[in-house]
Amino acid sequence: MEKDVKIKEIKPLDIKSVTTCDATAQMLKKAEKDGVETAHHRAASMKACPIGAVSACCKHCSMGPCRLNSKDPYGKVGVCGATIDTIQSRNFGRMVATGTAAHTDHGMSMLELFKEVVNGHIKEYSIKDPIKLEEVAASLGIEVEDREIKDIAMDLHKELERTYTQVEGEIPFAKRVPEKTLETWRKHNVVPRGAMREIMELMHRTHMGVDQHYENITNQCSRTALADGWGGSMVATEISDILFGTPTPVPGDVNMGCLRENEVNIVIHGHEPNLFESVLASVDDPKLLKTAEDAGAEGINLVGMCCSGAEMLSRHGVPHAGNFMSTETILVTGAVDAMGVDVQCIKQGLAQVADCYGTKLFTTNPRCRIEGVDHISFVEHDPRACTDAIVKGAIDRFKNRKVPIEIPNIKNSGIHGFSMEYINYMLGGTFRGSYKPLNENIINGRIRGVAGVVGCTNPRVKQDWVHVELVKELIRNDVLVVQTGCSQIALAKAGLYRPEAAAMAGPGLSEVCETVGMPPVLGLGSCADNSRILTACSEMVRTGGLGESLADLPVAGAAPEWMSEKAIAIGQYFVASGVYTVFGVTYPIIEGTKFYEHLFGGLEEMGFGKWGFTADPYEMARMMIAHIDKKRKALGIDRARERVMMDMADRQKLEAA
Ligand code: NFS
Ligand code: SF4
Repeated sequence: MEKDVKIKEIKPLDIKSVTTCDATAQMLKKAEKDGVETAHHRAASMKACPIGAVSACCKHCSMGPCRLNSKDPYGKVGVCGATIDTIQSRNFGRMVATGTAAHTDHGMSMLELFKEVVNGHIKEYSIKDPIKLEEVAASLGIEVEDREIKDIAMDLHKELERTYTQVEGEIPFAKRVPEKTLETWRKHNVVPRGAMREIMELMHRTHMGVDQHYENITNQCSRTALADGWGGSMVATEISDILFGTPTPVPGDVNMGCLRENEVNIVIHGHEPNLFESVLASVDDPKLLKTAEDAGAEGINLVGMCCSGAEMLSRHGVPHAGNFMSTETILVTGAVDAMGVDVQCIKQGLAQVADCYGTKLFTTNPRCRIEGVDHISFVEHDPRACTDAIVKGAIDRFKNRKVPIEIPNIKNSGIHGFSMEYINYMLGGTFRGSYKPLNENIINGRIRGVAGVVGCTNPRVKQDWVHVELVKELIRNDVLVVQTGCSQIALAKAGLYRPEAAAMAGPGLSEVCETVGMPPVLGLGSCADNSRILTACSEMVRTGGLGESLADLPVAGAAPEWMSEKAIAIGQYFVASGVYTVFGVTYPIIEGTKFYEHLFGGLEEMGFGKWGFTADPYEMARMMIAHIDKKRKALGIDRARERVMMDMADRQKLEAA
């Protein structure tokens, strides 16, 4: 061990039962040998509170905290009289508010960065995709003909700022929502005004003694979550594309084998692409490369983790070392010379593990500091000051490496970097880019439907296993899968991002994949890029033949190993948009309560989507496919699918038609 960290007795895990990621398993074994504790170990030794797990407690005021009985939820109320439905919906609302705040705060930073780039105050970044800039501006009704890029960009900034600050009216991207869906939103008064206003109102309404009707609270949950999906997150994605380029397919490697023993290894983990883009520039700097060489390194190796890593993998093919439940274990390799983090999903436990192996851990964002960890502030006007310092810190640690190095020899290659725009182009071809071929293949049944499988990994379930089994089951049944974040990395590690993985798909989907040369699973980037799924779904509705609202589409969503409040916000914006969304692991609710019936059924009757829950991947696939089939039936395209599957002659007729 690098420092005089006392070697702890670690209670060994049954490693096979906590992860299916072989690299993580190898490092967990090593961690135990080294006396280093990880979140996997802490999860095993800390039982989740059974009352909190089903959201049957409230600590919103000091007359409590109040605990209701999860076995008899209507047997008791809180001191103020709050019922189980009020308590659960308020707790849920707070999760939605926090998750939305995280995504919208990130989106707003991206928008501020954009403004400073456009007005020339920041020179380190530029507009990489002016075509996308014009497209987004035009879609919001901004005049683009014969105008300077800078003028269009300033107008776009002004328009998009309303996403956050507007107090009355509808957020700009409401214009993208299919008319019928927007009608439902207006009817129930859930069209977001501005994210700040919605979050504020939701926090107000969940205060003690304010909103005490679970249906009314749920409405504000929807309104707030929609300000994330069609607001904060969507702005983050569009601005990132404009500044850093819209993803197109690119080969990329994942897994811990991306680390290189003889090079300076730098891991960037978090959610802000601007930090990552600048580190990318730093590691290419000849001066720093020379310093690395002088230190005896063969080069500088930059790899990503978690969401910004997934974004960089999608945009530039930067190697990706692993998802959320591997961020501590990767340090156990001893090979990581520096890890730079920004915001979100950064475990405080990293500090201890980094300390044990002498890895230099740096926080960079003023929003996220960790006690005992060095902070180098990332300032947009001079980003290289921070990122060069990270690289120098890494080189310094390389020179003074003291711990033995063990890098799991596992690396998986695949194709990443799909975007709403590229799917358009890929399926439609250069001259007739459109969603028509996708819709046609859904209507004729080769593709049964589309599923978004996204979200975290969670030490309460076997890492990656639920993601991988679910996705395999879906593609086997001809469901095209789109992915983001940690889930995308789970499947990439399982090899499903290779075009050859099309062989694992059902006959219809594999035929489409082989024709186009695409994998059966399409990676879209980070969690904020879930907004790409919303945009793609809107495009499917607009293209025609699959109903009039998002709720009509044969699509479904899942976060099989979720853990964060952001995941709840994402789930709620998909549900409010009209999508059936199934979560795994656990769900903070008591089955059978009125609030439960509302989320898992009532919302659908109002014209929204609905929630589903199961921890079992096969059951999850069954539920999603049943929903897709239900939608196909309502659209009158279920028969087409049966014919395609059973009768070759009919199939040829359909193709000729
Ligand atoms: Ni999204 Fe979960 Fe975190 Fe990204 Fe990974 S844990 S909700 S996938 S890195 S945000
Ligand atoms: Fe208890 Fe009501 Fe206070 Fe919550 S708000 S802690 S239920 S008294």
